[in-house]
Amino acid sequence: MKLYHSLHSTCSQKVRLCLEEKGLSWTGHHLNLRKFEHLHAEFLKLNPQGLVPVLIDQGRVLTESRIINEYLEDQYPQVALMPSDPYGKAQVRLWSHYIESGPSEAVKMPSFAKNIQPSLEKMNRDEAIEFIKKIPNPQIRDRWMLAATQGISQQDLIASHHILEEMVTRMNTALSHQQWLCGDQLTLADLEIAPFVQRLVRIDLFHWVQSHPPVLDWFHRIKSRTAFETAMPQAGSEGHIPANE
Ligand SMILES: N[C@@H](CCC(=O)N[C@@H](CS)C(=O)NCC(=O)O)C(=O)O
Repeated sequence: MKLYHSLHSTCSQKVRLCLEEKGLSWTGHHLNLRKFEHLHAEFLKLNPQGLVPVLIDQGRVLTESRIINEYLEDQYPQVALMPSDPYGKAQVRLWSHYIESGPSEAVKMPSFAKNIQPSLEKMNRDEAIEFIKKIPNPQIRDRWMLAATQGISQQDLIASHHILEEMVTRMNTALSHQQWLCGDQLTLADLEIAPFVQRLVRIDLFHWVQSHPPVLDWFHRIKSRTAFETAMPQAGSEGHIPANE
């Protein structure tokens, strides 16, 4: 298996966590989004949307982190990350759907403000804008353009903050009476939300977690797993560009 991914991309982290928990062996092709490597023609052939992650398994191309994880669960069920009963499966899918439609998008504006905008400021602006114009997805292109031109304001962050704060309270409700989001078993729901909880460190909102002990305990629990250590960069490290990027 080959994963096209980026170290600090939360969607890539979702898939890396799943691969590691399942103990699957994979090779990585790292793309530096800050250098627009995801816009290279070779990668756009795999995903015309220009988004990581992309998984190649048995010569077949898969996109969309949630779909990739469901595929891995179906194809490699030996280490189960889904409950066996239909109601349990539905609960995990509800979390996956929620994560994809809420926190996954919401985390981007504050992450851009903290990580991407400072990188863009160091680049030649006209060159950066030429790259940005090539971004296929209009919503993503607009976010890059905002970061490269006017800059992201506090006002631009408000809606994201509301969604991310609600994510923590939603988790708190579930975790007040059980170890993991969907009961006593670690599932895809926990793995898929973990990158967004960890990102709160970098965007200076981790105090929301600290003021919800069940969520903080859950975070320590998931963070202490070997898979987490292998799949995730250090909390709060996103501002530093590692040597291999
Ligand atoms: N719904 C997609 C979203 C993928 C996505 O947004 N990936 C981001 C990184 S987390 C990306 O590739 N961004 C490229 C860009 O911002 O131009 C998924 O879950 O895989």
